[in-house]
Amino acid sequence: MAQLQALIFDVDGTLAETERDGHRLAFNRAFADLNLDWDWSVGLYGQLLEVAGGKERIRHYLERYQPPVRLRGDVDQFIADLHRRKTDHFKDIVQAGGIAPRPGVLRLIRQAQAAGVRLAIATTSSPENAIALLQCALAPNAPLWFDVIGAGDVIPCKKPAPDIYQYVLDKLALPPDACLVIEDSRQGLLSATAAGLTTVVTVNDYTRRQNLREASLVISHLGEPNQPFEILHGDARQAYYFTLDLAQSLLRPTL
Ligand code: XBP
Ligand code: MG
Repeated sequence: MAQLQALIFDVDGTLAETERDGHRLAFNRAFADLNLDWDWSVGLYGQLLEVAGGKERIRHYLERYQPPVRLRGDVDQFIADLHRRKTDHFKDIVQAGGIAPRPGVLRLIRQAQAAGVRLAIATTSSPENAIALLQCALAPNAPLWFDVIGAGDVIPCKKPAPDIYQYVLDKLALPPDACLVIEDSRQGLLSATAAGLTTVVTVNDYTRRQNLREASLVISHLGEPNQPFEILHGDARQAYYFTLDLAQSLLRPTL
């Protein structure tokens, strides 16, 4: 079995619960800026999360949920403008505070740092959003904790394509069997496993009922000594909160 050398974290839904009261609200504020009468409810947003990436999600909504909209200019330009506004609103929301890391995230990061296990980020979200979230939800210098921050349009195809995880592995210069991914959704799980990575899923309200069978372990959150996780699928080796020892034990044996 390879030695664990890096943990790769997804951002939205994994490090913090950002979708419902972060990204969703930011989209709605951007729609209001442009006098669009669109309103992404909590339920509708759950369906729209099938499509990763903010620009891609807006395009999907335009194509599938709206009667043909007459736009004054080019559709790509319209989406880019809307998304620019949405990004600014999202940064305002996270900078206002109130988005906390999920249970166990900071503890696991500290344990990895102490053990010399490297850290990386693989997200569909834009680098601006990811960095604002790291700074506001984790710590002002948190972006420096990660050797690689793979985010947004740096790759051609977003999750569930493997591109972002392949990009991060390439930058880390590590083989997949030396790394473990923490994700929160089916799209992210498919992306990571297609890149050959062992993946643990910490679910949230939007992803709890998804098909997550490719995951090595599915738990409610990473847990704390005084806040055990719930196991939804897999074998946690009698652990009740997520540690590097558990991460190491989940790595696939090398052939
Ligand atoms: C989550 C996403 C993102 C955000 C929107 O990605 O799907 O698209 O909802 O972010 P992940 P942008 O869980 O992989 O981090 O608007 O910046 O694209
Ligand atoms: Mg996610």
